[in-house]
Amino acid sequence: MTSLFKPLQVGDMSLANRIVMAPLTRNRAPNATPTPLMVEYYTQRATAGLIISEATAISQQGQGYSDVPGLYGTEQLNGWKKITDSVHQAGGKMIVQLWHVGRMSHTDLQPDNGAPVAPSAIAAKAKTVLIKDGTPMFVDTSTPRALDAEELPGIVHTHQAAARNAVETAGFDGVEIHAANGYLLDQFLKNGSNQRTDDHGGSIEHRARLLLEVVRAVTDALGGGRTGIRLSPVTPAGDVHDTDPQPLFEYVMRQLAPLNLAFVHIIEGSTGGPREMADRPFDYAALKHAYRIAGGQGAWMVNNGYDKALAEKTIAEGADLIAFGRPFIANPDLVRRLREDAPMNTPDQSSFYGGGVKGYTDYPALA
Ligand code: 8OZ
Repeated sequence: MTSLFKPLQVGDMSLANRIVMAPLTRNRAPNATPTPLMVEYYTQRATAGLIISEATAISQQGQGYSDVPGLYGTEQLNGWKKITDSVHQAGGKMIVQLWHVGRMSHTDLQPDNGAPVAPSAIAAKAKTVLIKDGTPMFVDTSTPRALDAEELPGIVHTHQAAARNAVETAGFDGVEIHAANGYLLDQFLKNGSNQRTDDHGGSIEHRARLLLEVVRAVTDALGGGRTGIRLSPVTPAGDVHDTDPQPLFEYVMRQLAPLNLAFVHIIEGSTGGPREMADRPFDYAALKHAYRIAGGQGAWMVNNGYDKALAEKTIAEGADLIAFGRPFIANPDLVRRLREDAPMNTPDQSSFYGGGVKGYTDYPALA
């Protein structure tokens, strides 16, 4: 048995193994409300050391796709509670990913059909998913409006309130702050999307301010031991770009280090795509080093395109947790299959986003 299958204490959470179910958007929550089918889907995957929920909107303004779940209404929280109860019953641990999409949205999904919000009024050359009459359609995101400085404390507070509700009402073991993949907090970090001239734009310190305000507010509410963060230094997802990501993300690491986070979750390369991009080089070992020498003790979680061999090698080299995405879509018993070197089911891309049972809860487990 390799160390992938050894238990690990991660902040306040005792994990049975180092295999994490990555957050995976599935668009099966009409009215932003979790369903009984979602109870079944997550419970099938409860042998993961940790389940990170699909990205979950902290407000309607934070919503960017049809039929993704939320965390801001009573029915939504009660729906999630059924899921966390069932996962806990099955022996699993589960946290929720706190999501504000920023400009990655469409006026159809926004309060009063208004413009989505962003650091600056720069549209993403990117698509979102609208589901009309059950059919998913990829449409251009809408041009955002720049947030007023006076609105930013509300964004911080909304993250904090969602975190509190997630643990106190919805029964999650903790939260992951989604600061990756071109969504609001990533839009603030990177200078391609943040051209503000106030104290939330310009220098690295200014661009990282909103992210750090959110992390401090959430850890004030929950404690660091129930809080993690997801970052993607160089992903092109959501049309984000920074001209100098290495010092930006090393600064973020030094600021996160004293906050006693449960984990830091890094997407290496292009989300769901190549792990290396010639035009976007990045030194992940230096990133981790910056966190550790600043005193950061959170578990180091990595993601993107891992198989068993690469996962074992990376754990042996000092990573603590490996997040698997598509393999968990197709293999509810992924932990067992990895342990036994069993064959894997193949994920069906056409049923990733939207739909029902097919391609969701009907992937077979081993006999
Ligand atoms: C795929 C489709 C829609 C959203 C992410 C939340 O990339 C997502 C997402 C992925 O983080």
